[in-house]
Amino acid sequence: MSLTPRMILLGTAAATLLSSTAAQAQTAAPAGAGVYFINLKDKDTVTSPFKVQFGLTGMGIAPAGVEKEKTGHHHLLIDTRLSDEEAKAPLPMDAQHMHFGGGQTETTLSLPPGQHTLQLVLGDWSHIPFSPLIGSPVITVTVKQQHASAQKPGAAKMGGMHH
Ligand SMILES: [Cu+2]
Repeated sequence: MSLTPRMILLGTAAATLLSSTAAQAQTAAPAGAGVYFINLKDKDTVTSPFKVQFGLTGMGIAPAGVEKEKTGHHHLLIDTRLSDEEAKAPLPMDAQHMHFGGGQTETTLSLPPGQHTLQLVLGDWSHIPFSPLIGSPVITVTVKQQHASAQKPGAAKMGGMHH
């Protein structure tokens, strides 16, 4: 296979990206550090809303913005995976990349019925994943349709009060 001008252009763009992300250094992962789901495992079935608890070993939790050795904060990836490039840069902040910059170790998720993938990724004080990545395996959970009768009156309202 020969290089077309388009491929050479792409290569140049990739090199530019690499050099720009290199300016924002990744933090080295301490040996033995790991994240995991405490209360969920692959192929679990849950009813939305459901609780997700984040486990961390070999490191401590610190809020975002606090640069302290061997600490980080949790990120929950929903129905998405990090490309090699994304794993070296500050994680996006959107509905599929939830940041727990306050140092939270659990959340309650509301997802539509069906299969969803979840992954925990630890980020440093500046939301950049560690090198090598400190991430959980990607798990798939099946969200079951909640029966209308199971919905407690006022439950939605109560949830809103926390915001
Ligand atoms: Cu973050």
